[in-house]
Amino acid sequence: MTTIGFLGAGRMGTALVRTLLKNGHDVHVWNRTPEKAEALAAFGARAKATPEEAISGADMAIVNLLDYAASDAQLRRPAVTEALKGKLLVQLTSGSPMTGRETGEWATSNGIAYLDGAIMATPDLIGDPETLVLYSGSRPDFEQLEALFMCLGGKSAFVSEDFGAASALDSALLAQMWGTLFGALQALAVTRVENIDADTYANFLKQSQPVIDAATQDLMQRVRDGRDRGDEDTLASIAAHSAAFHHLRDVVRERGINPAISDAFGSLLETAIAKGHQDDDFAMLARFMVPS
Ligand code: FVH
Repeated sequence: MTTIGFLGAGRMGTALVRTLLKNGHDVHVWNRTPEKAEALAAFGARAKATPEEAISGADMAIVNLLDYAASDAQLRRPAVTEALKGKLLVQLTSGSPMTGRETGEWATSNGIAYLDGAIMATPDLIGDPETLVLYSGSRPDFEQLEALFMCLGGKSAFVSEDFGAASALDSALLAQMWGTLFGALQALAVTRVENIDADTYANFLKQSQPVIDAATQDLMQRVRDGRDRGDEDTLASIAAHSAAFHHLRDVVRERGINPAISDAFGSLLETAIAKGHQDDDFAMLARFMVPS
């Protein structure tokens, strides 16, 4: 059993605290709006009036506030920093690789062990054996408390000692999710203006999904291997993609669909063709996504 000083009792914070309590941990919780922390007393938590009170009586601290600005405003107050000295701070607020590294450096310079975490789940999934939470920073502290982290998500994993790594993976995985979500928005706009009913589309999407998944895997493998020139295994060259893409452009233009998404996708194809890559593999586009 670990005594945890927990900052934050929003939707996610409440789910995290209740799961820690369910797993036998002693949680001292502070929240800007005290009522939310007090509501957790019904589940065995101890509501505390200040962050420093929540942390001073604890073995470690976990933070889950809206953003790093809100978190820094509390953590960097001298009384809170003092209470954290010699303890482990686990940051479960969503952030960027940069905020993870900055906070890790701040913690280390103040004698605080640090783990930067990224929750790849919604509050209802906290405590589920399939739930993934990524951690980066102090490996010994992760290993020492692995059982505690596993109780929050059974697929939790330590990524690396780079404090920013968990957030970098979070951004990459979210980018892949948003790519699918924005792609779905584009598809639903086309079906709507062309009067194709949603069930018909969903049915054909399901049948086409294996082709989409295989093309995605092929792209990721080719980018990993650096095989971005057109070759005998290329599924569709940039020219072939571009020819088909013009049909989407035509529908967007002729039917007055918002071009924001198709313009974003199209600009990459046009850049590659302008640089003479029409016969190369779609994987070639990866070169135009990062600084050369
Ligand atoms: N909800 C989700 O599905 C996602 C899943 C992935 C990870 N995120 C991140 O978790 C952080 C909290 O998200 P949340 O959904 O719990 O958000 P809220 O319910 O709005 O709770 C926000 C808490 O932050 C407190 N807070 C906000 N601003 C301040 C401030 N300036 N000073 C101190 N505390 C602040 C807020 O307090 P109160 O409004 O109750 O007084 C809540 O405790 C977030 O990083 C997600 O990206 C969740």
